Amino acid sequence: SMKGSGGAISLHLDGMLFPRESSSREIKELNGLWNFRADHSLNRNLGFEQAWYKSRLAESGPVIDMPVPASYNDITQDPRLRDFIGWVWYEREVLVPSGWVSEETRVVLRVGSAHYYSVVWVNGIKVMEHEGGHLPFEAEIVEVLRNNPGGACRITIAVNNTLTLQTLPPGTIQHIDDPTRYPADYVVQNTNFDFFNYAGLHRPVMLYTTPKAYVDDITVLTTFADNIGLLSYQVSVLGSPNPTVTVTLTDKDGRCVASSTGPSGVIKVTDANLWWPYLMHENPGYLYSMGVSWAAFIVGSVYEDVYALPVGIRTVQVTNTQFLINNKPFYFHGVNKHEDADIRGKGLDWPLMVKDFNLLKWLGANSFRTSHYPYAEEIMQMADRHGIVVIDECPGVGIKDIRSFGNASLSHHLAVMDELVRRDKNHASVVMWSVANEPAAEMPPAGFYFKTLMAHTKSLDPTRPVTFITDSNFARDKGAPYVDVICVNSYFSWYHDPGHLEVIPFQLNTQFENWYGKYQKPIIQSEYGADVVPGLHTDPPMMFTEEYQKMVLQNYHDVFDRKRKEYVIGELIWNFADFMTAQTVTRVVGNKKGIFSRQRHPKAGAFLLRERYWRLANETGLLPVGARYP
Ligand code: GCB
Repeated sequence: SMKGSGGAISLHLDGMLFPRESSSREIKELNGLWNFRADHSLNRNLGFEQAWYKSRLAESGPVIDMPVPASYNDITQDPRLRDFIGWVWYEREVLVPSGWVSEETRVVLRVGSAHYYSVVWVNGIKVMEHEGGHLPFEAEIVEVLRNNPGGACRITIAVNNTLTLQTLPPGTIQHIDDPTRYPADYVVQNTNFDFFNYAGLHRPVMLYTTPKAYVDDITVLTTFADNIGLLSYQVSVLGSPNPTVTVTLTDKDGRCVASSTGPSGVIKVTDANLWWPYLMHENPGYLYSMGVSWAAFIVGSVYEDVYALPVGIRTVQVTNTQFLINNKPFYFHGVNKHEDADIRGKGLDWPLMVKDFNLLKWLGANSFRTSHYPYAEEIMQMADRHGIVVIDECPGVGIKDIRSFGNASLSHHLAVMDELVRRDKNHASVVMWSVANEPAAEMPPAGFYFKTLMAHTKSLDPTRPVTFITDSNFARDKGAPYVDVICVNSYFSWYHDPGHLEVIPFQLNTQFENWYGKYQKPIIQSEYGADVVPGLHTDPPMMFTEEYQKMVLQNYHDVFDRKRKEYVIGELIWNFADFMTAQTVTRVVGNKKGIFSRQRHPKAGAFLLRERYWRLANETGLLPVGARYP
């Protein structure tokens, strides 16, 4: 009765395996300083008109240093760059080893993510375009390099952060033409989401090689029976008509525990170590390494490709009242995050990433949601290794305008789910897909839109439950009929009845009863919280003080503790850390609902939550009693 058994992940795209070095693959990282120029021309189109990609960027105008990965917004002191709308240009020259430019080798240029729309040239020749700010894209470039012996390779990337009604997330551009009240050419980007629209090359850019015939994609589905782990795999090799595929499974100690041949098959592992969430097992996040290789002997030489994929063996299942991982009830006690920090904005940052995982573990959090867009693959890999369970969300945030429910929006949204599932399907940590956050789910077109979107996601991956996050009225929500788990956000005593903590027990209880009564599906409180300006104190508690956040949490927790005995299967605090937003009258240099400040210093709420999460872990996990506070 496992949801995972018998399913198959079906995608119509080529693969997007994370680049890994092996005996047949090399990587050249292109992180560091790039040349940069924002196109401040009126129509923002001068770069295309003058073909800035045709020669070195410094030849067509002034350039500045720009670090990659990072958002460009907070790097300089220029407010026009922080709030820039339109095309910016990045450029970097790299020398390619001569051995790479050969008939037997593919050289691939890969961008981890660039927000929002990108065009990429190599030596002045366009090699790819990509829409969407949070997922990787790549192109083979060896043909371009062949025309340019000597190895010089000039990479130019133009990135445009403009959001429209058809982008994901959506937005609108507003031109105001009123010389009595606004300067000439006054333009603003409006959005319906609550985080700063950081832009730039947010994740690593790299070149990597594979042989001409190569392992393009791997899909692994896992289940188990008694002590036998079962991995059904599918390997696609491109560039060879009849590849001989070999698959080996290696345990953490480097011992080969099973193997198989053929492009698809089922591997059996006796005495399998299952992948368990953090605090649910003394050895969480157990990963095997699945070595996939292709080899052929042609006229005296060996051609081969080798790729090693980390895999965890685990199952996921949803009942009317429970979320089961490996057949055991799992209670989400975790956080919502953002990719956000001082100076680097949404750029991937290793110290920040490791710090955040250390804080999650300190907190006793067993899960997070990738609010409100896919996070870096490096983060997903950390979650796999540490046993942190992930609800993987696509950038469907702020879908509020009825024009964003049309065909153009829907087909792009479907394509983004294709790309997200393709990228993240093999992560053991990912237990559920979220297709959107707080859309206008009561609007008439929302029913067809979410029915289509969730059916599509299930057809891509029948092994994981699918949801979206709602703040709509339970009786009028047109997306909720199609979800596997109801995920509700609410801010009682904050946006409603501000200052009145005493409403929480009533309103939260009613919220749960309403949703469960209508749908008989398990419920996650996917957001709740309150802003705190660190260091503000009052008694009795007032909004924005540390005491008030504590009291909001406490009041929510009392209701969770009653309802988790019935059908509430999780609670995710909004938010892990303070984060930057657009400037508005309700934000004090950003959203302050973090239990940690933006610099990751704990507020009072963090200590309260830490007590609670460790207590919950002891109650609901499989840890020996007394394993608190390691
Ligand atoms: C929400 C949104 C989140 C906001 C949060 C808030 O419901 O999902 O993106 O940041 O509320 O603090 O208002």
